[in-house]
Amino acid sequence: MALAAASVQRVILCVDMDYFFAQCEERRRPELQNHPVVVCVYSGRTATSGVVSAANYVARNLGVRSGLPIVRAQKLLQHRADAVFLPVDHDNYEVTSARVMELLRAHADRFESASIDEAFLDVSTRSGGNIHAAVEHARELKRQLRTQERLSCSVGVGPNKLLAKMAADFQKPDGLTIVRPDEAASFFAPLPVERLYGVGPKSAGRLHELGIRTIGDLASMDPALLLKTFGRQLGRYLHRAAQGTDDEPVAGREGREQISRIATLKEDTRDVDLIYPVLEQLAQDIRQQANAERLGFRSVAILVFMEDLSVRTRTATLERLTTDATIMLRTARELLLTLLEEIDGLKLRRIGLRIAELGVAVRERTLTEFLEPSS
Ligand code: TTP
Ligand code: MG
Ligand code: MG
Repeated sequence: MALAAASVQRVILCVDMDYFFAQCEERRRPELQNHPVVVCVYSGRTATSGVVSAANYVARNLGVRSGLPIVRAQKLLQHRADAVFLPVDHDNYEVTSARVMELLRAHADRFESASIDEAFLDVSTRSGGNIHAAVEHARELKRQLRTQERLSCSVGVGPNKLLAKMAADFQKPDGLTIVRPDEAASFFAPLPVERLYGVGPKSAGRLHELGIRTIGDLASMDPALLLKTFGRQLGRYLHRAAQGTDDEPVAGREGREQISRIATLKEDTRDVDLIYPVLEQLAQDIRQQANAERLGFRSVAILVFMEDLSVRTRTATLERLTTDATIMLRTARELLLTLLEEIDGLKLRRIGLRIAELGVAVRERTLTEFLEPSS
Protein backbone atom coordinates (compact mmCIF):
# COMPACT_ATOMS: atom_id res chain seq x y z
CA MET A 1 0.00 0.00 0.00
CA ALA A 2 2.82 2.39 0.87
CA LEU A 3 4.21 1.90 -2.62
CA ALA A 4 0.87 2.57 -4.30
CA ALA A 5 0.36 5.73 -2.24
CA ALA A 6 3.79 7.02 -3.27
CA SER A 7 3.08 6.71 -7.01
CA VAL A 8 1.35 9.53 -8.92
CA GLN A 9 -2.41 9.72 -9.29
CA ARG A 10 -3.50 7.66 -12.31
CA VAL A 11 -4.79 9.73 -15.21
CA ILE A 12 -6.45 7.89 -18.09
CA LEU A 13 -7.80 9.23 -21.39
CA CYS A 14 -10.44 7.42 -23.38
CA VAL A 15 -10.63 8.50 -27.03
CA ASP A 16 -13.60 7.48 -29.15
CA MET A 17 -13.96 8.63 -32.74
CA ASP A 18 -17.24 10.37 -33.56
CA TYR A 19 -19.70 8.48 -35.82
CA PHE A 20 -16.64 6.68 -37.08
CA PHE A 21 -17.63 4.77 -40.24
CA ALA A 22 -19.89 7.61 -41.37
CA GLN A 23 -17.18 10.18 -40.64
CA CYS A 24 -14.71 8.22 -42.79
CA GLU A 25 -17.25 8.45 -45.63
CA GLU A 26 -17.72 12.20 -45.10
CA ARG A 27 -13.99 12.67 -45.12
CA ARG A 28 -13.49 11.17 -48.55
CA ARG A 29 -16.61 12.88 -49.92
CA PRO A 30 -16.82 16.25 -48.15
CA GLU A 31 -19.91 17.16 -50.18
CA LEU A 32 -21.82 14.68 -47.94
CA GLN A 33 -21.48 16.92 -44.90
CA ASN A 34 -24.85 18.24 -43.72
CA HIS A 35 -26.62 15.37 -45.49
CA PRO A 36 -27.96 12.48 -43.42
CA VAL A 37 -25.31 9.76 -44.02
CA VAL A 38 -26.14 6.15 -43.19
CA VAL A 39 -23.53 3.38 -43.52
CA CYS A 40 -25.24 0.03 -44.00
CA VAL A 41 -24.46 -3.67 -43.77
CA TYR A 42 -26.56 -5.07 -46.62
CA SER A 43 -27.38 -8.72 -46.02
CA GLY A 44 -27.91 -9.25 -49.75
CA ARG A 45 -31.26 -11.03 -49.37
CA THR A 46 -33.27 -8.14 -50.79
CA ALA A 47 -32.07 -4.74 -51.99
CA THR A 48 -32.80 -3.16 -48.61
CA SER A 49 -32.41 -5.98 -46.09
CA GLY A 50 -29.74 -5.45 -43.47
CA VAL A 51 -28.93 -3.08 -40.62
CA VAL A 52 -27.42 0.33 -40.05
CA SER A 53 -23.76 0.15 -39.06
CA ALA A 54 -23.20 3.85 -38.38
CA ALA A 55 -24.95 7.16 -39.01
CA ASN A 56 -23.71 10.74 -38.90
CA TYR A 57 -25.24 13.17 -36.45
CA VAL A 58 -27.60 14.69 -39.02
CA ALA A 59 -29.19 11.23 -39.43
CA ARG A 60 -28.98 10.48 -35.71
CA ASN A 61 -30.86 13.62 -34.80
CA LEU A 62 -33.67 12.19 -36.93
CA GLY A 63 -33.64 8.92 -34.96
CA VAL A 64 -31.30 6.71 -37.00
CA ARG A 65 -29.04 4.46 -34.88
CA SER A 66 -26.52 1.63 -35.29
CA GLY A 67 -28.35 -1.69 -35.40
CA LEU A 68 -31.60 -0.27 -36.83
CA PRO A 69 -33.01 -2.17 -39.85
CA ILE A 70 -32.20 -0.25 -43.04
CA VAL A 71 -35.91 -0.16 -43.92
CA ARG A 72 -36.65 1.68 -40.66
CA ALA A 73 -33.87 4.17 -41.34
CA GLN A 74 -35.27 4.81 -44.81
CA LYS A 75 -38.70 5.53 -43.28
CA LEU A 76 -37.22 7.93 -40.75
CA LEU A 77 -35.43 9.77 -43.55
CA GLN A 78 -38.13 9.59 -46.23
CA HIS A 79 -38.70 13.36 -46.07
CA ARG A 80 -34.98 13.93 -46.67
CA ALA A 81 -34.34 13.57 -50.37
CA ASP A 82 -30.70 14.38 -49.68
CA ALA A 83 -30.13 11.33 -47.42
CA VAL A 84 -27.26 9.09 -48.51
CA PHE A 85 -27.12 5.32 -47.87
CA LEU A 86 -23.71 3.69 -48.38
CA PRO A 87 -22.39 0.14 -47.99
CA VAL A 88 -19.68 -0.47 -45.35
CA ASP A 89 -16.12 -0.25 -46.65
CA HIS A 90 -14.15 -2.05 -43.95
CA ASP A 91 -10.79 -1.74 -45.70
CA ASN A 92 -11.05 2.01 -45.63
CA TYR A 93 -12.08 2.18 -41.94
CA GLU A 94 -9.36 -0.26 -40.92
CA VAL A 95 -6.64 1.71 -42.62
CA THR A 96 -7.94 4.93 -41.10
CA SER A 97 -8.11 3.25 -37.70
CA ALA A 98 -4.49 2.07 -37.98
CA ARG A 99 -3.35 5.63 -38.69
CA VAL A 100 -5.43 7.06 -35.85
CA MET A 101 -4.06 4.46 -33.42
CA GLU A 102 -0.46 5.25 -34.42
CA LEU A 103 -1.09 8.92 -33.76
CA LEU A 104 -2.73 8.28 -30.39
CA ARG A 105 -0.07 5.81 -29.28
CA ALA A 106 2.52 8.58 -29.44
CA HIS A 107 0.57 10.44 -26.75
CA ALA A 108 0.51 7.65 -24.16
CA ASP A 109 2.80 6.11 -21.54
CA ARG A 110 0.74 2.96 -21.98
CA PHE A 111 -1.69 2.33 -24.77
CA GLU A 112 -4.58 -0.02 -25.42
CA SER A 113 -6.73 -0.02 -28.52
CA ALA A 114 -10.16 -1.11 -27.32
CA SER A 115 -12.03 -1.28 -30.65
CA ILE A 116 -11.72 -0.04 -34.21
CA ASP A 117 -12.47 3.53 -33.12
CA GLU A 118 -11.59 3.63 -29.44
CA ALA A 119 -8.47 3.59 -27.28
CA PHE A 120 -7.30 4.05 -23.70
CA LEU A 121 -4.19 6.11 -23.00
CA ASP A 122 -2.48 6.04 -19.63
CA VAL A 123 -0.87 9.49 -19.33
CA SER A 124 -0.08 9.35 -15.59
CA THR A 125 3.67 9.72 -16.00
CA ARG A 126 3.77 12.32 -18.73
CA SER A 127 1.17 14.45 -16.94
CA GLY A 128 2.80 13.92 -13.53
CA GLY A 129 -0.64 12.92 -12.28
CA ASN A 130 -1.79 16.48 -12.96
CA ILE A 131 -5.25 16.67 -14.47
CA HIS A 132 -4.64 20.09 -16.10
CA ALA A 133 -1.59 18.73 -17.91
CA ALA A 134 -3.65 15.71 -19.00
CA VAL A 135 -6.40 17.96 -20.35
CA GLU A 136 -3.77 19.84 -22.37
CA HIS A 137 -2.63 16.48 -23.82
CA ALA A 138 -6.21 15.72 -24.70
CA ARG A 139 -6.61 19.08 -26.47
CA GLU A 140 -3.38 18.56 -28.38
CA LEU A 141 -4.30 15.11 -29.62
CA LYS A 142 -7.75 16.33 -30.66
CA ARG A 143 -6.03 19.12 -32.58
CA GLN A 144 -3.62 16.70 -34.26
CA LEU A 145 -6.41 14.33 -35.27
CA ARG A 146 -8.27 17.29 -36.72
CA THR A 147 -5.35 18.72 -38.72
CA GLN A 148 -3.50 15.53 -39.70
CA GLU A 149 -6.45 13.19 -40.23
CA ARG A 150 -9.37 15.60 -40.61
CA LEU A 151 -11.32 13.59 -38.04
CA SER A 152 -13.11 14.53 -34.84
CA CYS A 153 -13.27 12.50 -31.67
CA SER A 154 -14.57 12.72 -28.13
CA VAL A 155 -12.25 12.39 -25.18
CA GLY A 156 -12.89 11.50 -21.55
CA VAL A 157 -10.33 12.24 -18.84
CA GLY A 158 -10.60 10.34 -15.56
CA PRO A 159 -8.79 8.52 -12.75
CA ASN A 160 -9.50 5.08 -14.30
CA LYS A 161 -10.70 3.41 -17.51
CA LEU A 162 -14.32 3.15 -16.43
CA LEU A 163 -14.69 6.85 -15.61
CA ALA A 164 -12.67 7.90 -18.67
CA LYS A 165 -14.92 5.82 -20.92
CA MET A 166 -18.13 7.13 -19.39
CA ALA A 167 -16.74 10.66 -19.68
CA ALA A 168 -15.90 10.13 -23.38
CA ASP A 169 -19.49 9.02 -24.05
CA PHE A 170 -20.95 11.86 -22.00
CA GLN A 171 -20.68 14.59 -24.61
CA LYS A 172 -20.52 13.78 -28.30
CA PRO A 173 -19.51 14.74 -30.94
CA ASP A 174 -16.22 16.63 -30.51
CA GLY A 175 -16.50 16.46 -26.72
CA LEU A 176 -13.93 16.78 -23.95
CA THR A 177 -15.24 15.73 -20.54
CA ILE A 178 -13.18 15.68 -17.37
CA VAL A 179 -14.07 13.69 -14.26
CA ARG A 180 -11.81 14.57 -11.33
CA PRO A 181 -11.44 11.87 -8.68
CA ASP A 182 -13.37 13.93 -6.12
CA GLU A 183 -16.16 14.59 -8.65
CA ALA A 184 -16.68 10.97 -9.62
CA ALA A 185 -19.63 10.45 -7.29
CA SER A 186 -21.48 13.62 -8.34
CA PHE A 187 -20.84 12.90 -12.04
CA PHE A 188 -22.17 9.37 -11.70
CA ALA A 189 -25.07 9.71 -9.28
CA PRO A 190 -27.70 11.31 -11.57
CA LEU A 191 -26.98 9.16 -14.67
CA PRO A 192 -29.54 6.47 -15.52
CA VAL A 193 -28.27 3.07 -14.42
CA GLU A 194 -28.31 1.70 -17.98
CA ARG A 195 -25.56 4.18 -18.84
CA LEU A 196 -23.16 2.36 -16.49
CA TYR A 197 -20.65 0.42 -18.56
CA GLY A 198 -21.51 -3.29 -18.36
CA VAL A 199 -25.21 -2.85 -17.60
CA GLY A 200 -27.13 -4.35 -20.51
CA PRO A 201 -30.90 -4.25 -21.05
CA LYS A 202 -31.39 -7.44 -18.98
CA SER A 203 -29.54 -6.22 -15.89
CA ALA A 204 -31.18 -2.79 -16.30
CA GLY A 205 -34.61 -4.46 -16.26
CA ARG A 206 -33.87 -6.31 -13.02
CA LEU A 207 -32.48 -3.18 -11.41
CA HIS A 208 -35.59 -1.23 -12.39
CA GLU A 209 -37.71 -3.93 -10.73
CA LEU A 210 -35.72 -3.31 -7.55
CA GLY A 211 -36.51 0.41 -7.83
CA ILE A 212 -32.97 1.30 -8.93
CA ARG A 213 -33.09 4.06 -11.55
CA THR A 214 -29.78 5.93 -11.32
CA ILE A 215 -26.16 4.97 -10.79
CA GLY A 216 -26.45 6.82 -7.46
CA ASP A 217 -29.29 4.47 -6.42
CA LEU A 218 -27.07 1.53 -7.34
CA ALA A 219 -24.12 2.92 -5.38
CA SER A 220 -26.16 3.09 -2.20
CA MET A 221 -27.74 -0.34 -2.67
CA ASP A 222 -26.98 -3.04 -0.11
CA PRO A 223 -24.03 -5.04 -1.55
CA ALA A 224 -25.43 -8.27 -0.11
CA LEU A 225 -28.66 -7.85 -2.10
CA LEU A 226 -26.62 -7.10 -5.25
CA LEU A 227 -24.60 -10.30 -4.84
CA LYS A 228 -27.80 -12.26 -4.21
CA THR A 229 -29.52 -10.85 -7.30
CA PHE A 230 -26.65 -10.90 -9.78
CA GLY A 231 -24.25 -13.53 -8.46
CA ARG A 232 -20.79 -12.94 -7.08
CA GLN A 233 -18.98 -11.75 -10.17
CA LEU A 234 -21.47 -9.34 -11.70
CA GLY A 235 -22.73 -8.25 -8.26
CA ARG A 236 -19.26 -7.31 -7.14
CA TYR A 237 -18.53 -5.53 -10.39
CA LEU A 238 -21.77 -3.51 -10.20
CA HIS A 239 -21.09 -2.49 -6.61
CA ARG A 240 -17.57 -1.28 -7.37
CA ALA A 241 -18.42 0.27 -10.74
CA ALA A 242 -21.30 2.29 -9.26
CA GLN A 243 -18.78 3.82 -6.82
CA GLY A 244 -16.58 4.68 -9.83
CA THR A 245 -13.92 2.18 -8.71
CA ASP A 246 -11.87 0.38 -11.36
CA ASP A 247 -8.23 -0.84 -11.17
CA GLU A 248 -7.95 -2.33 -14.67
CA PRO A 249 -4.56 -1.37 -16.10
CA VAL A 250 -4.27 0.12 -19.58
CA ALA A 251 -2.93 -2.48 -22.07
CA GLY A 252 -2.83 -4.92 -19.18
CA ARG A 253 -3.72 -7.79 -21.41
CA GLU A 254 -2.10 -7.75 -24.80
CA GLY A 255 -0.03 -4.66 -25.45
CA ARG A 256 0.35 -3.57 -29.02
CA GLU A 257 -1.22 -5.75 -31.68
CA GLN A 258 0.18 -4.38 -34.92
CA ILE A 259 2.77 -2.06 -36.40
CA SER A 260 2.12 -0.28 -39.67
CA ARG A 261 3.66 2.36 -41.90
CA ILE A 262 2.18 4.10 -44.93
CA ALA A 263 3.90 6.15 -47.66
CA THR A 264 2.77 8.18 -50.65
CA LEU A 265 4.34 7.20 -53.97
CA LYS A 266 6.11 9.91 -55.96
CA GLU A 267 3.58 9.44 -58.73
CA ASP A 268 0.54 7.22 -59.33
CA THR A 269 2.01 4.03 -60.74
CA ARG A 270 1.85 0.25 -61.28
CA ASP A 271 5.58 -0.04 -61.88
CA VAL A 272 7.05 -2.47 -59.32
CA ASP A 273 10.50 -0.95 -59.79
CA LEU A 274 9.09 2.28 -58.34
CA ILE A 275 7.01 0.59 -55.65
CA TYR A 276 9.56 -1.92 -54.28
CA PRO A 277 12.03 0.66 -52.91
CA VAL A 278 9.17 2.33 -51.02
CA LEU A 279 8.08 -1.03 -49.64
CA GLU A 280 11.68 -1.69 -48.58
CA GLN A 281 11.81 1.58 -46.67
CA LEU A 282 8.53 0.77 -44.90
CA ALA A 283 9.84 -2.69 -43.98
CA GLN A 284 13.02 -1.10 -42.63
CA ASP A 285 11.04 1.30 -40.41
CA ILE A 286 8.80 -1.45 -39.13
CA ARG A 287 11.76 -3.74 -38.47
CA GLN A 288 13.43 -1.06 -36.35
CA GLN A 289 10.32 -0.54 -34.28
CA ALA A 290 9.69 -4.28 -33.87
CA ASN A 291 13.32 -4.87 -32.87
CA ALA A 292 13.18 -2.06 -30.35
CA GLU A 293 10.20 -3.74 -28.71
CA ARG A 294 11.58 -7.28 -29.25
CA LEU A 295 8.49 -8.28 -31.19
CA GLY A 296 8.06 -10.94 -33.84
CA PHE A 297 5.09 -11.21 -36.22
CA ARG A 298 2.92 -13.93 -37.69
CA SER A 299 1.07 -11.96 -40.30
CA VAL A 300 2.03 -9.48 -42.99
CA ALA A 301 -0.40 -7.21 -44.83
CA ILE A 302 -0.19 -4.61 -47.53
CA LEU A 303 -2.64 -1.73 -47.73
CA VAL A 304 -2.98 -0.12 -51.10
CA PHE A 305 -4.63 3.20 -51.87
CA MET A 306 -5.66 3.44 -55.52
CA GLU A 307 -5.79 6.48 -57.79
CA ASP A 308 -9.60 6.42 -57.51
CA LEU A 309 -9.18 6.67 -53.68
CA SER A 310 -10.45 3.15 -53.04
CA VAL A 311 -8.44 1.05 -50.59
CA ARG A 312 -7.51 -2.65 -50.75
CA THR A 313 -5.79 -4.78 -48.16
CA ARG A 314 -4.20 -8.21 -48.59
CA THR A 315 -2.97 -10.30 -45.68
CA ALA A 316 -0.76 -13.38 -45.48
CA THR A 317 -0.37 -15.55 -42.38
CA LEU A 318 3.02 -17.15 -41.78
CA GLU A 319 3.58 -20.63 -40.41
CA ARG A 320 5.25 -19.34 -37.29
CA LEU A 321 6.33 -16.21 -35.46
CA THR A 322 9.43 -14.60 -36.95
CA THR A 323 11.52 -11.45 -36.61
CA ASP A 324 12.99 -11.85 -40.08
CA ALA A 325 12.67 -8.65 -42.14
CA THR A 326 13.54 -10.59 -45.31
CA ILE A 327 10.42 -12.70 -44.86
CA MET A 328 8.41 -9.54 -44.20
CA LEU A 329 9.56 -7.94 -47.43
CA ARG A 330 9.31 -11.09 -49.56
CA THR A 331 5.74 -11.71 -48.35
CA ALA A 332 4.79 -8.08 -49.00
CA ARG A 333 6.17 -8.29 -52.55
CA GLU A 334 4.20 -11.46 -53.27
CA LEU A 335 1.02 -9.84 -51.96
CA LEU A 336 1.68 -6.79 -54.10
CA LEU A 337 2.21 -8.83 -57.29
CA THR A 338 -1.01 -10.76 -56.77
CA LEU A 339 -2.91 -7.59 -56.04
CA LEU A 340 -1.56 -5.82 -59.14
CA GLU A 341 -2.88 -8.68 -61.26
CA GLU A 342 -6.27 -8.54 -59.58
CA ILE A 343 -6.72 -4.81 -60.09
CA ASP A 344 -5.63 -4.83 -63.68
CA GLY A 345 -5.22 -1.28 -65.00
CA LEU A 346 -5.62 0.79 -61.83
CA LYS A 347 -2.63 2.76 -60.56
CA LEU A 348 -1.47 2.97 -56.96
CA ARG A 349 -1.24 6.25 -55.13
CA ARG A 350 -0.06 5.18 -51.67
CA ILE A 351 1.15 1.97 -50.12
CA GLY A 352 1.20 0.68 -46.56
CA LEU A 353 2.79 -2.29 -44.84
CA ARG A 354 1.58 -3.85 -41.62
CA ILE A 355 2.74 -6.67 -39.39
CA ALA A 356 0.33 -8.19 -36.89
CA GLU A 357 -0.25 -11.16 -34.59
CA LEU A 358 2.76 -9.91 -32.70
CA GLY A 359 4.49 -11.82 -29.97
CA VAL A 360 7.66 -11.53 -27.94
CA ALA A 361 10.25 -13.20 -30.13
CA VAL A 362 12.75 -15.75 -28.94
CA ARG A 363 15.51 -14.18 -30.97
CA GLU A 364 16.60 -16.34 -33.86
CA ARG A 365 19.73 -14.84 -35.42
CA THR A 366 18.89 -14.44 -39.02
CA LEU A 367 21.05 -13.73 -41.98
CA THR A 368 19.58 -10.23 -42.23
CA GLU A 369 20.68 -9.45 -38.72
CA PHE A 370 24.23 -10.50 -39.54
CA LEU A 371 24.20 -8.43 -42.71
CA GLU A 372 22.41 -5.40 -41.29
CA PRO A 373 23.06 -5.02 -37.58
CA SER A 374 20.01 -3.43 -36.01
CA SER A 375 20.45 0.25 -35.27
P1 TTP B 1 -19.20 3.48 -31.85
O1 TTP B 1 -17.98 4.19 -31.36
O2 TTP B 1 -20.05 2.78 -30.86
O3 TTP B 1 -20.16 4.48 -32.61
P2 TTP B 1 -19.82 5.65 -33.62
O4 TTP B 1 -18.35 5.94 -33.69
O5 TTP B 1 -20.50 5.37 -34.93
O6 TTP B 1 -20.59 6.87 -32.98
P3 TTP B 1 -20.18 7.73 -31.68
O7 TTP B 1 -20.04 9.14 -32.20
O8 TTP B 1 -21.34 7.59 -30.74
O9 TTP B 1 -18.93 7.15 -31.12
O10 TTP B 1 -18.80 2.41 -32.93
C1 TTP B 1 -17.72 2.58 -33.84
C2 TTP B 1 -18.06 1.99 -35.19
O11 TTP B 1 -18.37 0.60 -35.05
C3 TTP B 1 -19.26 2.63 -35.85
O12 TTP B 1 -18.93 3.78 -36.58
C4 TTP B 1 -19.76 1.51 -36.72
C5 TTP B 1 -19.40 0.25 -35.99
N1 TTP B 1 -20.60 -0.28 -35.30
C6 TTP B 1 -21.40 -1.20 -35.97
O13 TTP B 1 -21.10 -1.58 -37.11
N2 TTP B 1 -22.53 -1.67 -35.35
C7 TTP B 1 -22.92 -1.26 -34.10
O14 TTP B 1 -23.96 -1.71 -33.57
C8 TTP B 1 -22.09 -0.29 -33.42
C9 TTP B 1 -22.47 0.20 -32.05
C10 TTP B 1 -20.96 0.16 -34.06
MG1 MG C 1 -17.26 6.12 -31.92
MG1 MG D 1 -16.41 3.21 -30.15
